[in-house]
Amino acid sequence: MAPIAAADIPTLNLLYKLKKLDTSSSPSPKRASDHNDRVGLIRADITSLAVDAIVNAANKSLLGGGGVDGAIHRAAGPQLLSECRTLNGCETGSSKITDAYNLPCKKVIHTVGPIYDEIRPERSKASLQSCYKSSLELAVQHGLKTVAFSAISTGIYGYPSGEAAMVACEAVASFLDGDDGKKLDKVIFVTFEEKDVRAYNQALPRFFPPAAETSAYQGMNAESDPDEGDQAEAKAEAEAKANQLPSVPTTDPADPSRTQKKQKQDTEA
Ligand code: AR6
Repeated sequence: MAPIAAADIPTLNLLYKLKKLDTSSSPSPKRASDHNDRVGLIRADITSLAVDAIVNAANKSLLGGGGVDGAIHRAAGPQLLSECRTLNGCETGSSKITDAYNLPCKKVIHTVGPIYDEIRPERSKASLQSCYKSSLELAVQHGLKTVAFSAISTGIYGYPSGEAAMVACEAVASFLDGDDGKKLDKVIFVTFEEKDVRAYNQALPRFFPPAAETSAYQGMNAESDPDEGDQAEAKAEAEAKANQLPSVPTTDPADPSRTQKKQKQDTEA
């Protein structure tokens, strides 16, 4: 599989222009997010991304596992596990960084998401927020500019995808708002299964609202819009670019490790 460069991953601005994201959940079409050119979304195998850092959904041992963790270790090769053995594990909500070995990215950030706690969901939320924040802090400390996140905790750890996507978007938006956020060129959300595609389609417009002219409200006054010509040109340009986008999985992957969820919860809680 040919690696996908950060520059080839569509930004939210492009997706809004193409009407690929449903903007009806956007709270205020007048106030666009400043970050829509620095946030990307792609449905892909994260091991194919040639970005500065990919973020792995690891466990406290950091010694590999199923899901995206297994895929990353397989693609990186055994040296990744050797380096992980030197790290002495990692707490839930925290992150550690390693080299990427045979992967096309430069570094791997390993973050430990919470096992979803239905009884105390606010605790799970705080840990998940901390995963995104601590990963971005590590990226900035290491001078990494493009960071791609898998949907932390939404697989084996059972965090509901819709809620997890809201937490992820809120945490990334808040980091990009801060001083350190200015040091990042692109933060990318990587979806894999259909449920996460749907979750991010819902969450992104809420936390990264589109400009009014690219939102669902555009259609209301399209006929009287003096910028109509410009918009048609921008749409044609965006469509041309979209035709060059990499292909993505169209079916959900079969993940045999999913059946180990209960067992993992028992051993890691
Ligand atoms: N590329 C991108 N995303 C992927 C890929 C991939 N190749 N494979 C799976 N996903 P999970 P967790 C998505 O279960 O819930 C491991 O055993 C997947 O669809 O990988 O945080 C660790 O060692 C889902 O949306 O991580 C831990 O023990 C997301 O990645 C435990 O699983 C996260 O699913 C962590 O569980």
